[in-house]
Amino acid sequence: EGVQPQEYTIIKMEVVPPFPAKMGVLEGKKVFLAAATLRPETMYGQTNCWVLPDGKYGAFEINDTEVFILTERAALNLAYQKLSRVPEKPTCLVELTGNDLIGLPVRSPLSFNEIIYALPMLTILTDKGTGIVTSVPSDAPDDYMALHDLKAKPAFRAKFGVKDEWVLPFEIVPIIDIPEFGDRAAEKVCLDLKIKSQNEKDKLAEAKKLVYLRGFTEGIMTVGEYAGRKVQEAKPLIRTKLIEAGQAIIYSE
Ligand code: A2H
Repeated sequence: EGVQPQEYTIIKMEVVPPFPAKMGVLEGKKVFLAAATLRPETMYGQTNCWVLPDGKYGAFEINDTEVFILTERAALNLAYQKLSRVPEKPTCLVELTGNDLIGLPVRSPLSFNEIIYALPMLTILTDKGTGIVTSVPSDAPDDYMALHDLKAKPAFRAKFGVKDEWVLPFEIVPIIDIPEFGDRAAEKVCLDLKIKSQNEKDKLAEAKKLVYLRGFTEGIMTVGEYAGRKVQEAKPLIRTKLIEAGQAIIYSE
């Protein structure tokens, strides 16, 4: 972790009931996969969300009615940011692994896809954010390659019990236009750099540098309430709206 605190937006992705047997104790509660993002203005373009198959997660009480699924580490940080039912103490209702979460249907704020699914990503770090990541393959090379791996490799889907219908119907949703990069910037840069899979860390780091800098400084929103505005201008406005609507919260670590 860096010296500077990082401020994320946690996106509340509501798990659609009925819950699987292992999550039965959560019946009747509002349960969210809690994803940490630095780019809340990209939420229009979600096609799925990501979990680490071997990652350890828990369902933690945020207040009397709401439960967040995230890492214990994130739950502890939240508890010290006044986001736990018992002050400064996370209470876990059930321990879960990423494998338990794969295939969960969620409704995520702003997403044009009404229902999206939790899918495996192998490069998620458990010491950053919440361990749950939103997937925006139009603008994030990591997301584009991880979705590409699942779409292109039936054996990879089979290994993690991923059903075709959680993956194959979901196409890139263009949301931001970047001069010279177009409105599927992550795909373009991954193709230009001939990246073959989510495991090509060095090439992906290069792709990310290119896309993120240009996207944030020169990108124009093509969808949503702030279509036509610069990404830089839209970001804080969209973030504030999500927070005021109760669909997102601020999280620092
Ligand atoms: B961002 P930083 Cl469209 N492991 O959200 C791996 N990656 C993680 C993570 C974890 N535990 N927690 C969050 N992230 C991702 C959207 C997005 C993001 C777009 C473009 C850029 C971008 C959709 N995915 O990140 O290391 C999340 O992906 C730019 C870096 O703290 C989160 O924001 O700087 C970002 O990495 C946080 O990365």
